[in-house]
Parts: sequence; C-alpha cells; structure tokens
Amino acid sequence: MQIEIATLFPDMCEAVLSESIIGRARRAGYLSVTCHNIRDYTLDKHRRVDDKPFGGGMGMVMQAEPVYRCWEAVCAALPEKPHTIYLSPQGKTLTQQRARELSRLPALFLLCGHYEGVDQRVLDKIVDEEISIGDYVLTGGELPALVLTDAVARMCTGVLPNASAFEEESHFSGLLEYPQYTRPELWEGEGVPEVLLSGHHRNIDKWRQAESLRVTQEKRPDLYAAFLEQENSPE
Ligand code: 9D3
Repeated sequence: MQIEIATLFPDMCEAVLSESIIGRARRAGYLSVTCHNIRDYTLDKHRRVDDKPFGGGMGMVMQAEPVYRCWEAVCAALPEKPHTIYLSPQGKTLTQQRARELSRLPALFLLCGHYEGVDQRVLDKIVDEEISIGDYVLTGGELPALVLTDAVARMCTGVLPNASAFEEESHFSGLLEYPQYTRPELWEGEGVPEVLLSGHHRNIDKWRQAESLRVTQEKRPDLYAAFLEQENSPE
C-alpha cells in the first residue's frame, strides 16, 4: 500500500509517521507513506498557497493550482491514479469497514485542507471521496489524514505482527477487550484476578469471555445489544 499525503504541514505528518508501528513498517518496506508540501507546487514568487474568498467573508481559501500541481506530480510517479480522498468535516465518518476496504487499494492520495477550505474547482477535478473522522471541529485535515493512515496501514500485510490486525473480526467479534494485568502481582495493595495466575487456560478463556461481555454491557450498551442480536439471529 502506498499513501501520498498532500499538506501545508509535512513536518507535522512526518513526525507522527516516523514513530512506533507505522514508522517501523515504513522502514521495513511494508508500507510507503510520503508527505508532500503543497507549498512546493506554487508558481507564485512569494510561495503563496491561499487567497481571500471570492464574494467576501472570513479567512482564506487554499488555491486550486498548487493542490492540482501536487496531485499531478504524484500521479505521474505512480502506475495508476491513486484513490483520492479529501479529509473534510463534510465527509462520511470513517468506519472500521471503510478503513478495511481502503487498505485493499494500491494507492491513496490524501488531501489535507487548512484555513476555510480549498477552492471547489480542484476538489471537483481530483477528489473521489470525502472523509471526516467525527463530528467535532479541528483546525485542519492533517490529524484526520494521520488517523486514516494509521487505521488503514495496520491492516496491510507485515505492518502488525501475526494476524492481530484482524482480531476484531474473529476473536473479538464485536465485543470490547477484557482487562489486562502484568507484573508485579501486588501493586499498591491490589492483586490480580486469581484465575489469571492459575495456568488453567480453559478457565482463563472463560473468564476473559465473561469479562468482555461485562465490560461491553457496562461501557457500550449499543455494542452489547448488537452482539446479542447477532448471537440470537439464525445463520
Ligand atoms: C469555516 C470553518 N468551518 C465552519 C465551522 C468549517 C471548517 C473547515 C475546516 C471547520 C474545520 C475545518 C478543519 N477540519 C478539517 O479539515 C477536518 C475535520 C474536522 O474538523 N473534524 C473531523 N474530521 C475532519 S476531516 C478534516
């Protein structure tokens, strides 16, 4: 999977993408993520990338030309047109299912907006899909692009050890995780559930399943109801 991120803040993106699991997967060659500075594609002698909105109003609008020239340059270096996503508060909310589908595509181009938006003409020309990460207001599309990259990348082969990327589809099956404990056995006077120290794997599995049910019912009654529904429906 190849992910191309177009942004006015490439260093902000690079900082996040160089760390942890995504950083390691990139260095190991399982994943290619490249950040492009839209400002590098302006033809303006002052390197400007935004201007006042036609018709008046507050703030600035990102100009079409640098965004388009960035997209063209990235396309020219790829064997086929990348699926182009504009991170926008007006988009459809990202879901695990959509992330999984996107992880099966060969290349994504993620456009991060800033200021009061991007000239509609370039959006009409290049964007296949608009995605939001939820109903709250951020200052730009960079954090959403990083969230999308993380959610998609972890499902690409080699990024996570073993098959844990897909655990939510099998073992987990719509329930929340059971509580975890590690050493020491006694911390601040608190012990660890006895069964976890027993070495009895069938009892441990039973305990964890029961805890998953309990935690889900308590924290996410919506997921719990959906789980029961699916358990009780034939087929
Ligand atoms: C005129 C400014 N806003 C009116 C309320 C619209 C607006 C545009 C751009 C508000 C925020 C932003 C910056 N946010 C994003 O680019 C963004 C976003 C978000 O804010 N929340 C959730 N998902 C996303 S994806 C991109």
